Amino acid sequence: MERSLIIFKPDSLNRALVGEILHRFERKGLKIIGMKMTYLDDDLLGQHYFHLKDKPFFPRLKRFMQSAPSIVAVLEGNNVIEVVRNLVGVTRGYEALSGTVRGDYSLSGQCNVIHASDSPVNAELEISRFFNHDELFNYEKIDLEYIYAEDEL
Ligand code: DAT
Ligand code: MG
Repeated sequence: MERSLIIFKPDSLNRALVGEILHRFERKGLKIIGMKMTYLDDDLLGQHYFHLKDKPFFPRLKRFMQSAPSIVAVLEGNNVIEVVRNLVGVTRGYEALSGTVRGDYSLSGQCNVIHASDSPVNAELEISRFFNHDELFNYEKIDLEYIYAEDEL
């Protein structure tokens, strides 16, 4: 099953948007198979944003990404990479369509609340960058038998 890495950026934590955004992914049917809170250090950000390292805005982007912790998560599901990118919307909040996460919650090109992997190759690279094997979980949705079983006294 396909997997995608998402990052709740510092602005989503500061604005208390994590639950609302995660709710959208859960409602869609995507499965959370890993999640943790962490500070993204210089080394991690240098790798994660390698494609932007020569841009003039890179130092400011790094400062923003280190202004608070982030929550990194791995989602699993059918076609999850494209599904999540569509739910997230285009990069700049002021261009993203209403109904998308960035369209609904961001007015900024930099502070756009969430990162989502953009291709299968990058998704696997990003997942291995942020997670060890033992931090990802393979589980089945709970069996109805457990939900409706009477309590054992
Ligand atoms: P995306 O996050 O949609 O994959 P990206 O990979 O091109 O976009 O850029 C990564 C992040 O860098 C983006 O989410 C916000 C920041 N960023 C991109 N272009 C920027 C700009 N012109 N000014 C400030 N921040 C920018
Ligand atoms: Mg990107």
